[in-house]
Amino acid sequence: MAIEQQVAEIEADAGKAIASASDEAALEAIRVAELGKKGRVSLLMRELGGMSPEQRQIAGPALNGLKDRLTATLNARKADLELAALNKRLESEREDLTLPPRFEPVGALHPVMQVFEELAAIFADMGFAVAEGPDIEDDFHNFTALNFPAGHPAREMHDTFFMKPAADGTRKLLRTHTSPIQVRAMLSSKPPIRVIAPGRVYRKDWDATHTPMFHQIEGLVVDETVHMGHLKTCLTEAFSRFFEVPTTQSRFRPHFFPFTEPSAEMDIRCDRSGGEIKIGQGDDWLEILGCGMIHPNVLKSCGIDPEKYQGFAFGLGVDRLAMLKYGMPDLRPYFEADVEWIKHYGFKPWLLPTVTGGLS
Ligand code: 2U9
Repeated sequence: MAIEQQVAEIEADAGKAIASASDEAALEAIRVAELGKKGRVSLLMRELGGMSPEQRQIAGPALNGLKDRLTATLNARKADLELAALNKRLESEREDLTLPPRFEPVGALHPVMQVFEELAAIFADMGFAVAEGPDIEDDFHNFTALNFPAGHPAREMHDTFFMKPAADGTRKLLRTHTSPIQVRAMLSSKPPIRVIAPGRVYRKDWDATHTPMFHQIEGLVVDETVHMGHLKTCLTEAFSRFFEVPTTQSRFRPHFFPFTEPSAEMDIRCDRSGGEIKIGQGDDWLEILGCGMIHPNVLKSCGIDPEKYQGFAFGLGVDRLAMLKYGMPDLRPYFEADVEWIKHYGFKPWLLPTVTGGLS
């Protein structure tokens, strides 16, 4: 039989067999039968040595071409079978993404972040928006607009981290409080304003009760008739919600801040008799935050007419508040990235607090 005829026969046979092969084992059997050491194509190739040069010139390329085509057809069919098997598996395996994860997560929400979320939920419910701003600030937003005049000793109280001076001699700084966020809020919007400003703040302080970076939340309300009575009710209500007690009482002690006048520190009623602090009962007081009516100079610096508008403001340290609510005795582990500590004190990140669904 002429070589071309043999090639055509093998190609037709093998092509049919490959098309009807139903798995990889069947394909491998066809490959061995045609291209294996004793396969039909290999046996024909072995005959090339005994052919005349003219016959070889025809048979050689014909057999090589057949080998290449069969190999390509086998590979294509193999890829089709693999894809079909994968599709079948994917159809039978289903993942329900709404189920809770089976693994035990190592990470957890840090108590400081939990307290931020709780306070944001409480104040959002009272109509406050959450405002943000940059950690690197300038002198105007951090000090001057807040009634700290140049050379005023109150600036020294903040132990500021300054950047290298720019060519014009001005120095950027790491914000020492979250108040510049509210300066920006006042400059960019018109009253009525109701915002809270949570964030990291920085001061050159490092001992058992102070860290160079800590967390604050401040709040501010500006409107035409806002007074200290509003401040007292708003904060007393917020903290009875925060400590999850039906009611609490508060008292105000006079204080000084450059940005508020009058200024006060607010205490809430507590009981220390049992060794732990219980909020909302007892005969003792716990200092909780600083507050006051926004100084007219601050309103003016922020483009608000102090003859028409007034407002109250408050500020508190979130790290200490988290210690109080969640009974953490020491501030240092906050920043040590200790997995055991976060497993104990951390919160499930998908259970974010809401006023209606529960805070903690
Ligand atoms: C503007 C005007 C007024 C924010 C306020 C306090 C009182 C306060 C400290 C408490 C402990 C910060 O973490 S702490 O060191 N803060 O007592 N903060 S009133 O007053 C403002 C803010 C912005 C424009």
